Amino acid sequence: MKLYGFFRSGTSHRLRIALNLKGIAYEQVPIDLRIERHLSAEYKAINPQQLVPSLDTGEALMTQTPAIIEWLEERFPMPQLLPGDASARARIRALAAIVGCDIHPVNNRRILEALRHSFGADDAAVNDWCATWITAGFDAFDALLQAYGQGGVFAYGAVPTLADVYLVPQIESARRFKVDIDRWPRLAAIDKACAGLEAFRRAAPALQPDAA
Ligand SMILES: N[C@@H](CCC(=O)N[C@@H](CS)C(=O)NCC(=O)O)C(=O)O
Repeated sequence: MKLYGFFRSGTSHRLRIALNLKGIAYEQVPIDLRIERHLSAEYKAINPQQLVPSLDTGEALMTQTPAIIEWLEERFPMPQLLPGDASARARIRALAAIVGCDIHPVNNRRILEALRHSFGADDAAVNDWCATWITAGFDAFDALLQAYGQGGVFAYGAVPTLADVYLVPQIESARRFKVDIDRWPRLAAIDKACAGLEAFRRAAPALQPDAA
């Protein structure tokens, strides 16, 4: 498979973790967001939304990580990213959605560019913006973890799930925006547990071929 992504993109990071957990080999094609390669006509032909990542499975070109990861789960069921019964799976999806639907989209590059260029925000204001939505999301994530009371070292039990696949890149990004993760000891502990797994370690932004 061919992964079009960017080392520091949270959604590319998310997809690398999912592919690694499933044990799927992939070649990486770097799309450098810093020089707006994602806005090129060439990349638009791959992903009309001009966002990374995209996955060429050899059979189809896929976009949108929630759709791609659900496809991976259906096509390569083991190890399961959505284990348990329907209620457990809904809970895991809810944790992932806090990141995927409510934190990441409002802190995306194009939103921050609009804040800077159309609304006069400086770096401090942009960092405040990001910290606001990360904090609201992580507070809710943490409260759900407590409410679910699932135990185990990962976000939902003793094995990594979709919830961890979404959480770890968002923690990485929170650190980049200088958000103090110590506010959420449970989340920091999950991040540490994930860092102990090869699939997560190999997906880290700093280890990607385009990292600079
Ligand atoms: N919902 C999409 C979001 C993809 C996305 O927003 N990717 C970011 C990088 S993490 C991007 O390409 N941003 C470019 C920009 O905002 O200009 C997905 O999950 O695949």
